[in-house]
Parts: sequence; C-alpha cells; structure tokens
Amino acid sequence: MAFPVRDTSNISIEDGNATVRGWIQEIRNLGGISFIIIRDRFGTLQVTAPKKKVDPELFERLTTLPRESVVSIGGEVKGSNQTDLGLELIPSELAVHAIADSPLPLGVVDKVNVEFDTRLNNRPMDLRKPETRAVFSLKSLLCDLVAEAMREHGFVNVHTPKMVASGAEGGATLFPVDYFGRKAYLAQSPQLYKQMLMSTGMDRVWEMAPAFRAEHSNTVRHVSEFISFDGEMAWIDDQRDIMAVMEDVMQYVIKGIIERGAEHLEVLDKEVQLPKTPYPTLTYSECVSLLSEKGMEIAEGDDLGTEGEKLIGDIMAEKGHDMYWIVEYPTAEKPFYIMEKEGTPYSHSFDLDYRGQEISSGGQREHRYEVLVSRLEEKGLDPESFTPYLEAFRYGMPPHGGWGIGLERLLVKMLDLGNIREAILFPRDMHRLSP
Ligand code: AMO
Repeated sequence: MAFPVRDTSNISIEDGNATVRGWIQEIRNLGGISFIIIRDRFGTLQVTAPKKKVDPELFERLTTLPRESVVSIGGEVKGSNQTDLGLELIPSELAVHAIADSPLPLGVVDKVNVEFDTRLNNRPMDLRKPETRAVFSLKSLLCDLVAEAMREHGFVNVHTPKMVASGAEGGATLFPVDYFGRKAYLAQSPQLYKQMLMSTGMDRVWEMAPAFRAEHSNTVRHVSEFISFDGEMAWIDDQRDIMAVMEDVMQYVIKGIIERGAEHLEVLDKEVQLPKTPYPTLTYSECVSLLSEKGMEIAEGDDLGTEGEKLIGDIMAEKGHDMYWIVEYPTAEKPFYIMEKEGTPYSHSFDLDYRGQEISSGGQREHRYEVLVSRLEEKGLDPESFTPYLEAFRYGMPPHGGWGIGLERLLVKMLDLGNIREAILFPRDMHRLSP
C-alpha cells in the first residue's frame, strides 16, 4: 500500500503563498525543526516549521496538536528535494477547526494489523486510510461505467420499490416490515417489477439499488444489504441474447476500471486482468461430471455449493478463464420465474462465475401466463399473493429475460479482496446493524 503522491490542484498558491486544509497525519519534532504532515483527499503535504523562523506561539500550537486534528495552514511554498512532492510549506497562519481526541480508536498510518471488526466499528476513521477509500473510489467508477455501458446498449435506468408486498427470491430471506399495520417486506430484488416493465414497451431496463436478504449465513460473500445491478430485456430468443449483452457490459466495465481506475489500483497495489472472451459456457451437468472427476460427488439436481464453485473456478483458471457461464441449472433449483427447458428437468438459466464465485444469476423468464401460474403452484406459492405481478402477464407479455449482478461481489473478485464487507461502506449482516 502506498500513499498517493498528491496533486496540488486544491492548494491555492498565490505569489508563492498557499493554504492547505486537512488532517494532521503526523508530527515529527526534531528540536530545532518540526515536520507536520497534512493529509487531504488528494494526498499529503509536508509543513516544515523551523523554530527560529516561525512565530513561537504558532509553532507551539501547531506542534502540540494531537494527530488527526483538522486545520488550515497558510504559509510560503518552497521547493524541496526532501519531499515526494518537491514542495514544502513554511507556516505563518494556523486555524484549528477541530482537535482530535486521543488515543485514536484506530491509527491511520500505523502499520499494525487491526482486526477487521475494529476497522468496521470505527469505519469513518478506517476510511481516512487512502487504501480503504480507494476501494470506494473504484466502486464509484464502477457505477459510472455500468451506467455508460447500459446507455450504450439502449437500456433505460429505472427505480422500483424497495418496500414490497411479496418476495421473489424465497421466503427464508425476507425482512418483514410493519407497513401501516400491514405486513410488507424489504425487496430482495427488483425481479417482479423489472419483469412487469417488460409488458409496457420499455424493452430494456436496468437498475442499481439496494437489495435486502435476511441471510442467516455468516460468510465472506453474504451480507443482508447489497447493491444489485439488474437488467431485463424483452424480445429475446433465449438466454444467450442476455448473456451476449452481459459479456459486453462486463468487458466494458473491467476495461474501464483498468484504464480509468489506475491511480486507485496503484494505491491498493492491485492489478486487474481483463477476462478472456468469449466467456466459455459449461452446463450444470458438465460441472457435476467435472467435479466428480476431481473426486467431489454431487447428486444431479443438487446445488454445486461453495466448494464445488471454487473447484470449477480452479479448473477454468487452468484453462486461462477468469469469467465463465454455468447454464441450464435444474428447474427444481431455480425460482418460479425461470423458464423450463421444454421436456427436460433443466432450465433456461445461467450463472456468471468469476474466479470460482457466482457473481450473477439470471435467465429467460416464463412469460406465458398459464404456465407461470402453474409454476407458482408447483413451488408451493399462492398465485393470489402475486396478482399484481400476474396481471402484467395476462394482457400480452413478450418473451424476456435478465440478470442480477451483486455489485460488491463483482468488485471483490475484480480487486481480489478477502471479504465482501471490504466493498461496503457500512456493511449489514447478521451481527452488524451499526455504524
Ligand atoms: P440471486 O438471488 O442469485 O438472483 O442474486 C443475484 C446476485 O446477487 C448477489 N447476491 C448477494 N450478494 C451479497 N450478499 C447476499 N446475501 C447476496 N445474495 C445475492 C449475487 C447473486 O449472484 N432476481 C434474481 C436475478 C435475476 O434472475 O435477474 C436474483 O436475485 O452476486
């Protein structure tokens, strides 16, 4: 990890004088001279205070401030061959905006390893570290890139409700909400709404919004609130039309991260590889056989599981593929809205896996009203509670399909971070509701 060499665009320099505002990162008192490192969003700047040349009162106030206090310092800018920036500031004015309490709950520059929980408990302080912040600069860039790619593909950005009357992704992970005395839930996904929009002539929609899952599993890839990047498109022949769009979008965003995120990647000391195209496709059944060859027995019809996914990731990595599709999962494993592959126990579904982890799932939807109603019944769901959704299918629904990508899972895989919580400012999980 390296502190970025700052740019100087936010230091206003007039006639060799400048003011810099920021946090006091470090003070080194060497008797006759003190060095004060000021940090702002752009990086750091050294303030050099020779005792003889600086007003004694200012010198005393400045050099006794606790670390992380917030100041504005004005003074003369001088060239220096002692600093990375080639500049230093000789102070003549000081305004103290806030004195930091001590001890700090967490050091910003200390090299000591801190428990991840301590970091999350003190997240605002943790976010003062450039390497923590860099992840979120990249997440912001990722969102920009997604918007650009989706616009390019003719998708309309929509916003669907996050308080809903019925869930789409199974009852086990629903968060109930008291909605004026009625039972409501936090949306697990925009699934029902994005599909309803396909009946309107809004042929291609996308959304990036929070999704809520009452996940009872405490893992490095599950949280109870994540950002779901969803797409839905009409007039498809089958799921391959969706996969083609997704592949384009993924390549665009990863390339964008590599090219436009270079300065943040450098802070993180990370290199991102552009996956090879076309992304290869494995069927679910092929995965079961491949796993069996490696000694992992999975009954046809069962979930591949985290370990199975990882092993498939290893097999694909040997062939030089970071990103690949797993298609045609058993219908029994998939939600009611996924279309069955006629006459087979399999479905028109896909997962997109990135180095051994599912980052997205999707597929062609069942758009035929009667079939959809029987699919709900087969899954033990009451079609009555899906009436508003089903209504959209009764009066003319085109063939359609789409995907949901876990934005943080994508980022975590891209940056090779160890835990999804690294990619969420204030993560929510079974044990964490604050900060
Ligand atoms: P699914 O339930 O597979 O599909 O979710 C889609 C993607 O969302 C991410 N994800 C999660 N990320 C973090 N924490 C969680 N608890 C979590 N749960 C899911 C994953 C996953 O691949 N409606 C369908 C998508 C569709 O068919 O369009 C859906 O939600 O990256």
